[in-house]
Amino acid sequence: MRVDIITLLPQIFEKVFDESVLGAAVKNGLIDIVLHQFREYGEGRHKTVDDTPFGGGPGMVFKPAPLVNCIRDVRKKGIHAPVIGLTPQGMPLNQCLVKELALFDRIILVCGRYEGFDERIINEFDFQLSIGDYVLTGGEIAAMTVVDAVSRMIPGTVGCEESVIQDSFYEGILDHPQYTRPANWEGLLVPDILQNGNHALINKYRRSRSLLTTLVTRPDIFATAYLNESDKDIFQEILNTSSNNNL
Ligand code: 6GU
Repeated sequence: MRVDIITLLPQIFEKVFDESVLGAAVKNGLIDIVLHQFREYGEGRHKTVDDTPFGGGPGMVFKPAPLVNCIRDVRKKGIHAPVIGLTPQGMPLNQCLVKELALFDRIILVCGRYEGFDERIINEFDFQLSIGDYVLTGGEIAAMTVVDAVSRMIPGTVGCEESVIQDSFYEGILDHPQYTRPANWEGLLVPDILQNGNHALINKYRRSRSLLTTLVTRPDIFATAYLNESDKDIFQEILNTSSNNNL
């Protein structure tokens, strides 16, 4: 997959895309990241890309021409790709969208800065994405988030495909807790069930922990999660146990 990133700060991406799992995916050619400094499309001697807002107010706004000219050039430099504006006004990113994005052979990410874009630039976006209900100083960290999450969905990136399937959100519910040695650390014990090697019981334990954590901490996700028949048995057992204990 190829990801083009249009930004005023291309240098801040280097470390993130050089290291660890993402770095390996880049080196193995699973993901090809192309950074574009859109200052090059700025106007005049100072390569100006922004101006004060009409109507007054704080901060600066991206002018339409430099960014749109850059987007149009980048679009032409490869196969057809959606242009995605990274803005707090965008569609909230979730794992479902991440999986959809991973199906493209190429995407173009546009990072905002300052107080925002001239509204007329928005016509150039196929859609806008937000990574959550808070405001960042720019779209760069959001772009890194998108690339990280999407690249994990490309087969081969994460080495062990099973770990991707089991991960939080991938199946619509949160991950179960994990433990490693020592079994007793500062008096905190690893549940016995994880140490007895009975994989049917271990899987059931993990699934019930996932379901319960999701129900308690993210009822919004739980409400739309797909529960299978054995999940329903798990809840029935919990209800039976609590009624036996007069809870
Ligand atoms: Cl994509 N950009 C900015 N500036 N802030 C955000 C965001 C994006 N997503 C959440 N907050």
